[in-house]
Amino acid sequence: MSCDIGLYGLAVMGQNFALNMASHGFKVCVGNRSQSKVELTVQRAKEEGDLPIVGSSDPQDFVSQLSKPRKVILLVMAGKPVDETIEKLSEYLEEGDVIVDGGNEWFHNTIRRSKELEPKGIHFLGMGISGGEEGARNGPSLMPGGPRAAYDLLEPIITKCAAQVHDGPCTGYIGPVGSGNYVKMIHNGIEYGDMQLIAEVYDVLRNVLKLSNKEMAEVFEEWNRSPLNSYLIEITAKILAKEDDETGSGYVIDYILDKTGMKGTGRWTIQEAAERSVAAPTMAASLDSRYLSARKDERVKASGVLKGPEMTSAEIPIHKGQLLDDLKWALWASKVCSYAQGLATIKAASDDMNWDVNLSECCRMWKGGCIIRAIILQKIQDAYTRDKNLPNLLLDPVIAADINNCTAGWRRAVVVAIGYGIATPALSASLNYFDSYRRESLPANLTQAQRDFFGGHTFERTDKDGVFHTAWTDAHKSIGDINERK
Ligand code: NBP
Repeated sequence: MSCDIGLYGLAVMGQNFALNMASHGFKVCVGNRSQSKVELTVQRAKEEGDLPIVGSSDPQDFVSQLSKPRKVILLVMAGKPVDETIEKLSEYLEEGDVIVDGGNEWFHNTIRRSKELEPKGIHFLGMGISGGEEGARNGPSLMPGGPRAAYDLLEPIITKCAAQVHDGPCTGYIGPVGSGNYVKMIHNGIEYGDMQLIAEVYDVLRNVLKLSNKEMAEVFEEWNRSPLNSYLIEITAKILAKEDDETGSGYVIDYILDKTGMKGTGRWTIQEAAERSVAAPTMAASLDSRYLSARKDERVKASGVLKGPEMTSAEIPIHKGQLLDDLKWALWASKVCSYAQGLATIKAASDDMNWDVNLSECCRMWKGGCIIRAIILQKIQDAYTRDKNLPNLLLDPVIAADINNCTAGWRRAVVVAIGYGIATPALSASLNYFDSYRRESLPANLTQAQRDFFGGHTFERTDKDGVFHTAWTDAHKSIGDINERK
């Protein structure tokens, strides 16, 4: 059969996305470096209702099965495997054909590959995919960036295979090449933030309120029926309620080693935020927390020598109902800060690179299929629909009013955690972000004065225009006022 699309790379994501496309009636040719996964995918296609999938691991044969202009989605491991696969397949592709990399790729690699393929006239798109195995099979969030004409060829397929929400499929044209990977990278940075914030709340529930796993599962279940409704809150409730089959006693969560793995998109997000001079403390705190978690042996040693507070509820009185409510709104407000940081980073990159990324559309695409899907995204989407050039989400009047309503509880929750020595780096960093951003006046005047004192870095004044330097001591006198020197 002549296939509508090819999919190369048949690990978890590729296999499921191929089956997804075939379930929507598209004829798919699948390929993979090792033949066994091709056979497995073809077998699954048969078992899942004789879906239209053929397989070939030979690159020439794989390409020959595709109708022109050919469209090939790659879902191989990011990095060198993508280059190797492009090299193998592009030998048989022609001008006008399209390669789409669906991996979590560093956006500069995507831009480079696009340039490398230009002389052959092969179009290249980078398409972030979120939703894991289940999303890939049943409808992920798809974030494609690349030449518009190439996107248009792909559009009829991906709009059908993406998750569907009330206002459309969770996909759409993000912008020029690299922008799709960028938006997916930031999605993952926000995911890091969301996960860390939830983990910190869990820590307080467990170690201050001393709730059982079952009680905590009930709290998260209840919160999932509130403005906190989201995929990650939903699965947290399920995780906490899961009993351990391995031992037949207790809960799985209590057997899991407290070390978090990572694959790199969170680190890239923080590197990128720094590169664009965007403050991203919630996401940075989440990354730092993963680094600290990985140093388990050191932490075990530290626990023997470093002391926390010996708090009792007499010193910081705890009212269970109040603290539960405070934590709920602390989580909500911190989450808003995390999104504000992620979206500000996309905006900065989009402005720098002339991508014209529509932030409202990004939020719309994240409402279904992906890991950060959450009811809050509708509010954020609306904020960027009201003002597509919003410099920061916190400046939207609706969001500002909502977050202002959270601050009392947010502060109380963080104070309790600090008092009890429970680290809440992301909740605290979010509150500090809020408190820095909302203040007309910061102590940066002192920092700038110090810079001028030791380095002659100059400063601006509040009372007149110009660039100034002060003779802070007699030793500085010979340098004088910069304006005077001009
Ligand atoms: P992996 O990232 O685990 O990669 C495995 C695939 O890469 C296999 O098909 C493997 O072929 C192929 N591969 C490797 Br490894 N080296 C290769 C090479 N030199 N040449 C050709 N193929 C090579 O797969 P995944 O977890 O399905 O993820 C695919 C992409 O999607 C990644 O970029 C990932 O970051 C991204 N992603 C993953 C998820 C998720 O939940 N897993 C979610 C969202 C995005 P083989 O079978 O012959 O070894």
